[in-house]
Amino acid sequence: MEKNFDWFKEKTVYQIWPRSFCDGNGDGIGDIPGIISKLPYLHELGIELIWLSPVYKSPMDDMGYDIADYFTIDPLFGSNEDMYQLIHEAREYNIEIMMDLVVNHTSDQHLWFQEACKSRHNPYRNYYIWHDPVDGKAPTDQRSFFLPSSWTYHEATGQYYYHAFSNRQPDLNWDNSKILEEVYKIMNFWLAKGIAGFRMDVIELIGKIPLEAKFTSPKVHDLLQKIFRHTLEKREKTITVGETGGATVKDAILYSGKHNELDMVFGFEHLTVDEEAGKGKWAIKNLDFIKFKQIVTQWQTGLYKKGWNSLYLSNHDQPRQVSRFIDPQHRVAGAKMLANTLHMLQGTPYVYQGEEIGMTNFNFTSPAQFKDIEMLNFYKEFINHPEWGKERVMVAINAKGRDNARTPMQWSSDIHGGFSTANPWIEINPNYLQINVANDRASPDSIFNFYRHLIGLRKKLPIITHGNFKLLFKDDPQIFAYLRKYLGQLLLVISNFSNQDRGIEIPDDICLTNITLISSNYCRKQISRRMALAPYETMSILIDKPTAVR
Ligand code: TEU
Ligand code: CA
Repeated sequence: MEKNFDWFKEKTVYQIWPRSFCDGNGDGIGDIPGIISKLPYLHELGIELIWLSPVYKSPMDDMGYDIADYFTIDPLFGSNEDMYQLIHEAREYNIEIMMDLVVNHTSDQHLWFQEACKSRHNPYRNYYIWHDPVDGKAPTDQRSFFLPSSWTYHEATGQYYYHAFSNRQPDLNWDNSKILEEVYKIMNFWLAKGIAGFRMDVIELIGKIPLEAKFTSPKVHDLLQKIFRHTLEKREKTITVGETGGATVKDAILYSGKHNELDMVFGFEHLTVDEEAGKGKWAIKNLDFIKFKQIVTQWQTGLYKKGWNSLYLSNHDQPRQVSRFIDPQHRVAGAKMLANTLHMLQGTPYVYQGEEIGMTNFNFTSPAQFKDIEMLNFYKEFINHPEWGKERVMVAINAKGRDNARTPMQWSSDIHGGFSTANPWIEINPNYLQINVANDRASPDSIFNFYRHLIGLRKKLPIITHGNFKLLFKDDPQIFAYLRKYLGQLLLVISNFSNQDRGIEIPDDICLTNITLISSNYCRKQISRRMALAPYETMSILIDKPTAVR
């Protein structure tokens, strides 16, 4: 059998961050039985693929992105049997599962690291990246993503080890070919259990060059090609997405266009438009909308017939998209507008749990509410920094902190939002009384039903999957409009990204006969060349070939 590269292209992925999705056993923590109980819900939404954030055994220093055993489900989430049952039952709903593969680093509790720490001559020593002190200090002054240094000194053996994230997440040494062998084993184990594939955590970092303080290098491609050949190539229906925060369009083509590495990657470029260039996520500024459109356009046109896009605005590391892009006064219209703008593009859309009901950021008032290591470390490091201080730190955390996306899923207005019968491990957003699945699903005009409609359109209309892309009104500071084209059919998408009424005029070269309005977030009845758009209004217009000669 050979891998099929197209089978998933009309499908939408739903990301589950298990700790906060649904608690099945009443301990306040989401788990696999909870997920199983919600399969009918995902099926109703039209979901055919799940990306499941890590459920493996872990001390949870980074909420599961620190794995202590790749073959065992953490008891917090259930048992291996529960996981096999999830895979099996999901299939009955025509849903396939992608697991998270976190192999840039392990937990410090992983047996390999425990062994490696025993002595410089331990057979596992070379599984990790060690270096002697240089002038009594760390070999480089590279920052880690979570800490001021990416090196931590190990007293007992007198060397530093490298970690791109926390010091409890030591990086694996990908120059050691044994790591590749271990990763084939892990992947083949889970593929044999029936999962469809993997979301590969910070996969570009496996090509890092620590001594040059480089997080990435072209080495990654050779490694991914080897992985592909040993795990994916001979299986028909697999799917992979690599998390590649530093990738440009060119890189994305190398990863996804050659059919020998990954199916697609998550670029980050479009989500850097509200931070000061080069200063990192906490240096927030007003969102640069023109740049946002430019970046989306580059990825859409750049990957057309040369690779494959993943489409997302939210995940477990990002703030809630409605809080980031939309005036809260217009939450419902705005949530639908963002969804329509994204879901009519070419690529694979990802819906992050709660996005489909327009869940919002939390409002953190005290560090006692934080659970995320990145937020906690940022707070500690910058609270007394002369240029930061408590107030600015809290503003940044409320805008960008990862726990915004990690509060419990709001299922109903019942106690704890229907997420659990017990007190949840992290505070639930008090707005669950209004914003919840039960309310939203019941109303035909809801965000949920709008998502359902969009997910359905992708399955019905090949133009969404195959059409090309052209940006319209490039320099307009409020309108995001684009035209897709496929086999003589056109798809015109118009979104008002502002909280103001806006007039618009559809360009003359777009013929407006034979049109069907296929999505709209207001009760629009009439399409005309000149229209007045309401705040955050969005619409998609399908334009068929004129049947009569004009
Ligand atoms: O995130 C990768 C990553 O680059 C993060 O630093 C990301 O940019 C940051 O969270 C944004 O705030 C992945 C996982 O998605 C994340 O949850 C993990 O903490 C991280 O890898 C380490 O495994
Ligand atoms: Ca539980």
